[in-house]
Amino acid sequence: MSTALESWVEEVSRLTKPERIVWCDGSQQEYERLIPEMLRGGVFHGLNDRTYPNCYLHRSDPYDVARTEQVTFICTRQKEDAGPTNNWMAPVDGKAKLRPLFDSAMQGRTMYVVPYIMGPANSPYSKIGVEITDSPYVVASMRIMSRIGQVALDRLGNSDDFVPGLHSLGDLNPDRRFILHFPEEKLIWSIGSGYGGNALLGKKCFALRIASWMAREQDWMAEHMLILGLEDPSGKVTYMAAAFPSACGKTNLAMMVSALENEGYRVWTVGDDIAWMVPGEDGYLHAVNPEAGFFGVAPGTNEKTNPNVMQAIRKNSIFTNVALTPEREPWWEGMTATPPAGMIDWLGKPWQAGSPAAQPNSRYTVPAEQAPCISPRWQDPAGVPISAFIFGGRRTHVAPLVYEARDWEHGVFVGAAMASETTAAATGAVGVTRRDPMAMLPFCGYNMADYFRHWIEMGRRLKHPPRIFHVNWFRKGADGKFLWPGYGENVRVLKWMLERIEGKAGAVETQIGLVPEPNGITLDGLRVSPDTMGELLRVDAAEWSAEADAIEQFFVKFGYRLPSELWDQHSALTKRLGHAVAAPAR
Ligand code: GTP
Ligand code: SPV
Ligand code: MN
Repeated sequence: MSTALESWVEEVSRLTKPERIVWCDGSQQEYERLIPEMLRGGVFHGLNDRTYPNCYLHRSDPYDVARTEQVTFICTRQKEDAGPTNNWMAPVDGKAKLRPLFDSAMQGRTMYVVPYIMGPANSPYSKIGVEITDSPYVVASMRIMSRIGQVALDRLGNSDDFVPGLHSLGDLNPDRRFILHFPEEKLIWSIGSGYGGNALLGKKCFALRIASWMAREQDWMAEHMLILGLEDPSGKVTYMAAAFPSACGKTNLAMMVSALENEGYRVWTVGDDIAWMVPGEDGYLHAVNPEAGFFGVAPGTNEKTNPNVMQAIRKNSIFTNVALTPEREPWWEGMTATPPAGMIDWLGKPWQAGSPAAQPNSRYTVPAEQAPCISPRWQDPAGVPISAFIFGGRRTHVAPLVYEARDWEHGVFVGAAMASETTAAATGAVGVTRRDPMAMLPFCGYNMADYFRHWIEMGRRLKHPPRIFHVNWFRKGADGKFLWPGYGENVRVLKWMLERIEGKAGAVETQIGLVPEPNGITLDGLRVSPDTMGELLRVDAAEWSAEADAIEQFFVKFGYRLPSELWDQHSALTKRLGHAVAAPAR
């Protein structure tokens, strides 16, 4: 047993004073003890045994329903190392602030020690974390989302190479909620929230914030990206990774049922949220999914939009903050056209028409292996070679359905300049356009200017860097409706990318990059008029001039630390848009 682990657990128990300590081994017996306890304690509510076997409903505290970015901090000795886009506290100050909150926080509670592996158990790229938590919901969730217990302890052996994460529900008061990261010592402290990315410390805290720091040190990448394989009619599979901000369509793209399946195009899921990518000897970037499950947005998911998820969640799944039907089945907005009568809403009260039945950020937690679309290579220890990166977000206006970057540096600019309308995945206003570079704004564990530099360097070292694209499924017409049908139809855009990669499709130069030729996107069997297609692909110079100004305002925040390559890209864009080019503030 790792002595570092033993002494950390002892130190934490002296501080938090739990009633008892349970070391989680990940076994079935352990699970069978945990579930009845959670049912008795009201943490879990059983669902219909017949239609949703081994599935449970969890209702979180009503003020603890999403990530809270305003209380998420990067604690580096130098403020500049956290950068202008992160909240910062000095490590000593962070610890001084949280120590009193953790003091006796677990009195009368069970302290669970959860060793876990992020990544396939036998992959050289996988890493070990240990989460200490007083939330049995977190334990049950980590059991699905990562590989917990003995398998992790076995891999750790007597090494001290693990990321410790201390989590307590505290009193759930939002005023005493903090999620602190100490990337220099690879440590996480989280208190006051039981929700998703705030509490399942293997996910955003480790696999993105701490791992992005590690990745820069060790020349690899930790990204907020899905990983999918696109199979063509010959059976060849091309892997792509896509970065969209929270609740902007990663899970749904990764798990889609292809609208072109009868033409031989299929999509296989390797991951739906996070990619760890390492340069391989073949000159390609190789991606592994560090997670073992999907923590997906429930609203909007149905038999048409995502039949693969609908099938996967029929067993061994946890539903958080969804509504409950009289048949004790989960329900959320968009699952069926008409809401069932007699529901209990996400707060546990009889549902009133006109009010939300499920919380907008309600989620399902499901083992990845249950997805019918899971790739046979999803646990490949060597990862899958990535041929394309796709950036994207929610843009009602401005961004076309798809465009391609001219080269790697232009692609890094496209990613760095990304923006998206905010969603319910984080607390705060929804629908506000904000810059969210590479969909990593809330998840980059260091100065984002250094992160852009790391991106530029990684592309230079790769013999076969991924081609870079940008998509927008969310452009709306004058009638306020989405112009593009989305979901399974998105395969048509992936097919164009594949043809670009294989040198089979042409493209049209625009000021912002390369868009498909008028008949470049296969529309067989889809009713999208040429006018609509024109609108979807339109690049409006006036809108993009305003966009270029917004990008400049964002870049200026990074001062001298922003790579000059990005300023050069910005100047090139403004020139193409026919602007006088202001001298960039370097
Ligand atoms: P996180 O788990 O928060 O990182 O989100 P995600 O990027 O995996 O988002 P997800 O796929 O769960 O989608 C979020 C919401 O967007 C859901 O309500 C979906 O129904 C909706 N959505 C996903 N894809 C599309 C699409 O192609 N078109 C439209 N109109 N909506 C979509
Ligand atoms: C996100 O917000 O990007 C998520 C959900 O994937 S959470 O795990 O809560 O961060
Ligand atoms: Mn996410």
